[in-house]
Amino acid sequence: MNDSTKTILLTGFEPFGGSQTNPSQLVALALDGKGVGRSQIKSAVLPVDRTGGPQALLEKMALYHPAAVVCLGEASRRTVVSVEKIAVNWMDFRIPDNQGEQLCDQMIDPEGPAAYFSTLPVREICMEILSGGIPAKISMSAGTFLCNQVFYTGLHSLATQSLVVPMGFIHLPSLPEQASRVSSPIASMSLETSVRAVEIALDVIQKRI
Ligand code: PCA
Repeated sequence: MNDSTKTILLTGFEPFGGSQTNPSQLVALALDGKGVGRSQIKSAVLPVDRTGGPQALLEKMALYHPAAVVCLGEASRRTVVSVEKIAVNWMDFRIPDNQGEQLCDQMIDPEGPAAYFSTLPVREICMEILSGGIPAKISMSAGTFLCNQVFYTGLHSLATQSLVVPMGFIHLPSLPEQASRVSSPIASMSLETSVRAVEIALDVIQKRI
């Protein structure tokens, strides 16, 4: 990596909710170390833990000083790749995290603003993924579980340090092998397709950093 190479931090999450796998983890690891334009991807897998998850993200941001941050998560009820627009200052966990904690009606940071917008070019990313033949949409809610918490925490950290670093979140559908194990039908997307969608998103982002 020479001096002009920039780092893009790409995170996924470990499996949660009784699942054995998480597409976001597999996609992040598949792209670790890869180059995109003049940038290099550094991947990390975050724990699904209300303290450990946000903490791990902040540690990686402090370690790599990335030029952009893209966090990935699994959303098993989504039918398409969902490029998140808004992170809200709220936790209302629909299931316990991997430490068994289930928070209800709590702010992430009582001093923080109610919400942040993603600082990624959300519409352009979405349009480019669609142009690549992969179903995608802009989503107006990242939920109120760990994904939203990590998304909010990253944006809040950058804002409070006045760092202009594009940061955002993309939710991925479940993998076919996960969808085949649940009783009610859900959509799924192959690992290969999800990896390609994230590559397209990173390519859009690297042109802006
Ligand atoms: N999805 C969860 C947390 C971890 C993940 O991959 C969410 O949507 O909040």
